Amino acid sequence: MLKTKQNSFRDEKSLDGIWDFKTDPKNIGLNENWKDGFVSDSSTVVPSSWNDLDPELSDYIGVSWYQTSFSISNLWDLRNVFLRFDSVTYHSTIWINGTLVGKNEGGHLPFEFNVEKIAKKDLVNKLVVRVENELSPLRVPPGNVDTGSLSIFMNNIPRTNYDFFPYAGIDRSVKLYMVPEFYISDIDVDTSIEKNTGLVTVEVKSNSKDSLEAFAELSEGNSSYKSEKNNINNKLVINVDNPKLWSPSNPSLYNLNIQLLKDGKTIDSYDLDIGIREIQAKNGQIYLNGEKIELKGFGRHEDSPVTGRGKNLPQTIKDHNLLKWIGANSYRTAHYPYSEEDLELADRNGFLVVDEIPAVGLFFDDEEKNIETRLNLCKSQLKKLINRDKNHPSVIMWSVANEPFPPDLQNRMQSGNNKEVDNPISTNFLNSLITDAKKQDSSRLVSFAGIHGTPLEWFQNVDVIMINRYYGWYFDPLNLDEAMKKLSNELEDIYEKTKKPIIISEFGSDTIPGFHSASDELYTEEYQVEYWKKYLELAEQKDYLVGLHAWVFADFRTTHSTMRIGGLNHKGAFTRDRKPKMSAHFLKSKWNN
Ligand code: BDP
Repeated sequence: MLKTKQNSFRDEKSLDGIWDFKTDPKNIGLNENWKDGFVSDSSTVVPSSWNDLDPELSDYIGVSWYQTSFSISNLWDLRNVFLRFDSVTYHSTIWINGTLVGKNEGGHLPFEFNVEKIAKKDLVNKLVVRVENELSPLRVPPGNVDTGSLSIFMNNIPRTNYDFFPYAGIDRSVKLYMVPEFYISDIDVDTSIEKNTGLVTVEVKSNSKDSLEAFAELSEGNSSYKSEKNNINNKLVINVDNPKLWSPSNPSLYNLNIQLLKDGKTIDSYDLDIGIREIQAKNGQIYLNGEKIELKGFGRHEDSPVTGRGKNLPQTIKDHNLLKWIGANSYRTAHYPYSEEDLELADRNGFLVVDEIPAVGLFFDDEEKNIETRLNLCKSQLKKLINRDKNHPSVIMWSVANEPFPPDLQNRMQSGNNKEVDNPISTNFLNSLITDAKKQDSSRLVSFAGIHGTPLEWFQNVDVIMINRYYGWYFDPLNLDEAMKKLSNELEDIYEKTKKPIIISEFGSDTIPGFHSASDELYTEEYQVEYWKKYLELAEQKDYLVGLHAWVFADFRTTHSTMRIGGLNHKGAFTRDRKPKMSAHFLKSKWNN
């Protein structure tokens, strides 16, 4: 799904702003036809999570209704007007003027509807959205569960199966947009490098049944390169001699302009920024443009006071600037797809992104039909994610899950057992997602982040092994020497058995800003520095350890539990309001070298 654009063929209109709002804790709105319009003296803002806008809503899990109105300009052709939501969490139902437009399940990814039959040009249209955020084992990510579950450890409220707050609402932008009668409906750009030439291959799709023609033009500074004009059933190819390759140290972007032609005349046009680069994993290494590359950075969260998980562009810009300040070159979109703007910034700033679907807290010890429901949700989210993000040079790897829980997790974690599980359904589950990702996009790497005790067979088809490890925190706390010995042994064992490059995709210790001690003490800023120092030292000794993503970039809001002081996960290098802890200065001194 292409991002919306304004140009001489296309137009868009933002519906962001103040909307009417009404919670529906008893779920009466459907019976009372609130879809036709409802009366409310309460307001909210789109986009935002609803939770932190009002103390009454802080922990509210359930149904809420949103309402606004819009008109359509006479200059627009109603035939090709779409209503697009960049993300609504978790389930949404949409009506215009009381008529059902459609439904969507799952947050963090865009969805849209053609509204030509429902919206009117000659009246003010009423848009009503019902948003529902129940926590259920039949959702991804799952919640309210009692098997295979994080709640064994956390006893958390609300009962999610993951460690972040279940923020809800219309959390990204809403817009109406208009495209011409025949338009470019999708673009798939692939780049590779042969000797001194960059090969840019572009696939263009259109809504037209007749096959139209297209051409592409790539430009950077004063140079420009054109493809041949071609039927859109064929790929457009552009060769660039001595291209400026995209990399973290030099994130060169080219403007790619695609024109759709009918009878030789341009009928639609679309511009996007692309980077010429190639990513590979082989011989226990990751190569970018043929050169070994090491990932240094963080797992992050989209999380800020007031807006919650809602789109917050000033925060996104600040986070990217802090990532540059600290000398990071990479991050993982833990544990769900981030906004499109975030990835655009990563393209510009040269960050290597591991792009993850919201498949966190997965478990495999309930009924088979439930597992299948979750698999289908993961598959559809993976498809949508790749479809949305496939043209970003920054995205180098798809992550199909975070910490799927092997059966008998506790015993496996305690003993560090990575032997196979007698549970083919879980192995097939992961394989099926990995295969899907590779089929849809063979130009990027694929992996998932494994918890301590993950069976190595689950990693058999990934390109890179990603492991989350908490030696020195949840295991052997305060005993960093013993912790590092165990981590080192485990890394050797995994590499020996798999011969694949390894990334430690999480490692961290909760740290309360301002807690200090001259001797070793948990939760202190000194301990966090010592902890991350040991991991960085170990990485220097292991050639196949090609990436470190510290957990976590900034403290973030999570569910209430006795393990999470003040409702926050405190493993951040920065506080929730983005003040550096001692460890941020430590990482900066290392990573800027
Ligand atoms: C890991 C999870 C991450 C948690 C982290 C922690 O992947 O979401 O926030 O543990 O405990 O297991 O801080």
